[in-house]
Amino acid sequence: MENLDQLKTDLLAQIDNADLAALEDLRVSALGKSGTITGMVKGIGQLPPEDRRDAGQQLNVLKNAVAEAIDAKKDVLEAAALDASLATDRIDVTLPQRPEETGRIHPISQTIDEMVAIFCEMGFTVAEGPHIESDFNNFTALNIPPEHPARQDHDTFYLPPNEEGERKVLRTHTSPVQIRTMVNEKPPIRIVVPGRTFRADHDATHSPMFHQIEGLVIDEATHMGHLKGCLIEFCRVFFDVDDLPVRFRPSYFPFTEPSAEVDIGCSREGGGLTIGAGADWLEILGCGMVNPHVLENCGIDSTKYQGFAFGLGIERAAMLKYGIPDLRTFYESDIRWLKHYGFVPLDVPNVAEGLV
Ligand code: 2NL
Repeated sequence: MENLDQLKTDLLAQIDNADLAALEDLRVSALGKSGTITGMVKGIGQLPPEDRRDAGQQLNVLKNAVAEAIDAKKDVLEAAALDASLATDRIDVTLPQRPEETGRIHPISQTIDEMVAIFCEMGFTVAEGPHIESDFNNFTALNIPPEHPARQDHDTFYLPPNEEGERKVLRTHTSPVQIRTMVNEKPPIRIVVPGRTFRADHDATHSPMFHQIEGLVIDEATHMGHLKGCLIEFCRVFFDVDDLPVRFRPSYFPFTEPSAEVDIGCSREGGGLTIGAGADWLEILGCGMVNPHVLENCGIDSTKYQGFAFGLGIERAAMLKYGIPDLRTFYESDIRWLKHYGFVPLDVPNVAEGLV
């Protein structure tokens, strides 16, 4: 049992030099189930009976001394660790909070919102409808003849025929919504129709899915002067140029008569494009007086009612207004692109949070 003193000295020295991890190892190797001291306690039974009491007492003293030394060292180490982290891990409660990550409004949504706001100010309301349409609503009612190129399989996405043999289409313009409105409602009608449209076309300047906004006004005495006033005002407000030159150039659409294309003044000097005064013209929308055949196709008496309609592409308008050079980037969902070209939503302050 003389070696017990040596063992104690060794263990206490090791405890004194240990860090928290080593301390736990020491506890296991000395006092654990298969630890040295535990082993010696188990060995007491093998001693001559007269030695057992003494040995038991000595081992008990050793065990308690080692356990106490470990606990005491552990307290010291933990206190030191806490002091160290208190000294370094300072929390500055006066720092402002980190700004929250806000999303961005996609330029297509922003452009639709701006256009809708302009037309709503003039008394239009918004109408919407399904992307999958009947051939009647998308073509026939609009006076588009069966042999018209737009009807070819190659330009339009047709769905497989249903039980009645009817082939539905992905709408190629938003006009079917105006048809539905004319069929279901009585004039006066003043609607704008923003939404997705689809054409089997895919290259650098065409996407198979794109967006349009169309407008329709039907009343007893609506005439071309209303069309011109409405669209000139729209162009000037949308592009934010008060004296923007706007011209109406004769054109042809099956659904309007007469028809016109609308150009706005621009300058292409120095390779760039500036909207406003200048020597050049830029086509921006199509329009016309609603063809009487279209009114009759929708059950509207064309001897009593007349009106105008127009349509324009959202992507093109957004590219012109916001200087976005490539159509394809609209649909790539690139978060860096959206951070650059997107719009910060209006931050409506929370009144309750604002009161201190
Ligand atoms: C363009 C031209 C246009 C219309 C769309 C329309 C709709 C009905 C009746 C008559 Cl229901 N017209 N829409 C009229 C003229 C032009 O769009 O270039 N769009 C991108």
